[in-house]
Amino acid sequence: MGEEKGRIIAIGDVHGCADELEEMLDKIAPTVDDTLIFLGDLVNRGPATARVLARVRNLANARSLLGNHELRLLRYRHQGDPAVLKDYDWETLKQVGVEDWAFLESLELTISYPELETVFVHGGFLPDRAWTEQDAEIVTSIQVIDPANPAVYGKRTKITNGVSWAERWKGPPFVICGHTPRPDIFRRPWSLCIDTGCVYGGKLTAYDVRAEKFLQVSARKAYI
Ligand SMILES: [Mn+2]
Repeated sequence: MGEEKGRIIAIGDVHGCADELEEMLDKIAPTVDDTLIFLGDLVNRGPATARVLARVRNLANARSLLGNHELRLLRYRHQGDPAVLKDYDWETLKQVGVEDWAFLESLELTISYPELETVFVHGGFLPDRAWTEQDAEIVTSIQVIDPANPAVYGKRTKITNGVSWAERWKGPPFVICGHTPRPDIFRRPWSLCIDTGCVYGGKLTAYDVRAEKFLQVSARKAYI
């Protein structure tokens, strides 16, 4: 990895926003030297999950992280328990073909660039333990921690006095993630969250890591 000369560009939660993804790819105009890192949650909520999956799995030089939405689909596939699914997963499942499943099975939990002291992950990390020792459930779903007990984590809507994990995270490594949508990019000393809520009518954000440059595409509309 140390010899890579091209750009490393992270792309936030796409959630089926295929038109915005196309516009972003036009903007990035990736070359063969570049690496695109999708931060997870390509699927669900938006209008065109199948198109997004087909586009990303056919991109050269792209790596993709596991999001909580993909984790749920894979759990259902492996364990067969429909209780793990959300209602909208059924619509997505109808669209997922053989090649999509192979792609979903290949998603990575974390992507590390030691020479940049940077780790990419969908959700984030518990701040009180090593990032290498955290399982798929934690790293795909964490938004906040309970300030009274930093081992307790969950969604912002569930832990109402919760504090973003990123507020407590002290690197190295620097962490680049998606998952928690906000109106703006959320930067902290040791982390950067670029989920700017495209599917909610916000923006799709990409980040060129070495150049420290952002690229953004506005949502065509609020899809939900
Ligand atoms: Mn997510």
